[in-house]
Amino acid sequence: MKYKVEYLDPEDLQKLQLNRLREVSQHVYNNVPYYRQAFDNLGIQPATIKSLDELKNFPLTDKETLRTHYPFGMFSVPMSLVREIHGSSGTTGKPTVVAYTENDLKIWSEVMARSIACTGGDYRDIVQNAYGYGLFTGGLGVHYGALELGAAVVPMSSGGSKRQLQLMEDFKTTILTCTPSYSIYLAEFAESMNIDPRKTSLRIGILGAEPWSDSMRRQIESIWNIKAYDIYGLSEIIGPGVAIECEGQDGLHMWADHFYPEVIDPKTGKAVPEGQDGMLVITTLTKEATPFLRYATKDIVSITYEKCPACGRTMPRISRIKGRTDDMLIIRGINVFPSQIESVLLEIEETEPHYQLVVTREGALDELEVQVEVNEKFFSDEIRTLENLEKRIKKEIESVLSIAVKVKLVEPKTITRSEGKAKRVIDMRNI
Ligand code: DLL
Repeated sequence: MKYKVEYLDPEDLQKLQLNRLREVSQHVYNNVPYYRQAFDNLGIQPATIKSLDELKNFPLTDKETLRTHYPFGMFSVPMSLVREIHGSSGTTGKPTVVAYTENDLKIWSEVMARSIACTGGDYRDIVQNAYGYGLFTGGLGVHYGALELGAAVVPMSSGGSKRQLQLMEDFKTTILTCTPSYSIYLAEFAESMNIDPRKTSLRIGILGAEPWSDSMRRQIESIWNIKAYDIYGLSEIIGPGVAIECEGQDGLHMWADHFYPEVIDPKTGKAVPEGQDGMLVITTLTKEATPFLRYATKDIVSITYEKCPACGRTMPRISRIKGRTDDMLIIRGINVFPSQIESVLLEIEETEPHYQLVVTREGALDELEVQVEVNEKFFSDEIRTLENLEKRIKKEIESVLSIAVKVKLVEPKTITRSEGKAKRVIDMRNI
């Protein structure tokens, strides 16, 4: 299936984007006090926006904005029109809340169907969806897209590797959707079950939600004997389905008829030239429930507007995500802010505010170890008491992060002190 809009002439695409920008601006102006204020401060009326270029004068929206207006202050429609609500971690542990109207769910289904189609998937495929179902957008986003495409979807959700593999064999699944690291873990697990991952019916992997590299892609393609495609998205924009690779596997096509991209220097706020690295900023052009103007993703990318030599699409391509401008870690696809862990540790009487987070990749899966100093008084205690403390901290952190962590208590004054910024995170994953 080909979506014509993906091949529009750049001028026609820009016309479409400008019309949609005016519409969405009017919509947020009418319904969200935060945006009305921003327009009034600039002395701009949405209806008089003449070019896409005018966007650059507009303030950025980010996770912090959403947190300030938690939970529903950024909604542009009354709750009676909201059909679904999702969220992702915020810096304080409060999720950032996003919502979907009936039409937003249609758009989400469309962009996800287009994403699967862009990798060569179609109605004949059986999609084994191992992204988590829940507040996280991965599970349901892929699910809606697969339905829209007419494919069969197996809603596995994450984890349960033995069952994943059993059903993959029995159902003859052709597309696997999950994080890249989980796909490697699953292949290792397959070998322990005497299943040869190269001999399954899988032909495509649609992998994302966390950073990975080209060398990891080669590894995944070879262990599974499939083509592996990078998919990008974030809850605040729609979820998965913002951008994806085509058969050229050289940059991710961004569905710019719905999501208008800019790449800016995070320090100066100015646009960087095409091809240079900067922070990706996205304006949602068609969303109704939680549309955002100039959402600062904190993801570092470069962009090209050149027509794709591999597939002929004119939709701009972003590079793989090269890093982030903040300290958000992505562990097994879940967003983790060191400050979330810090706030747990600061509540624990027996520890000092000196800690370090060590991230490693054991086999294929990310491991997070929290090392924290115990105070002098407590350190001399019995081993059993220390073990109990370790368990208690582990439980509290896990309830905040919703992922498993290791906790290691260390002797007082053993974590290296720093005169400048404390180095809280040691990321030893080689990605
Ligand atoms: O991770 C949505 C998603 C689900 C994308 C399934 C792809 C597949 P959030 O939980 O809001 O949404 O996290 C968004 O994850 O700002 C990036 O930093 C990171 N991220 C997402 N996709 C990629 C990718 C989903 N392909 C944050 N490569 C984003 C690198 C990615 N980082």
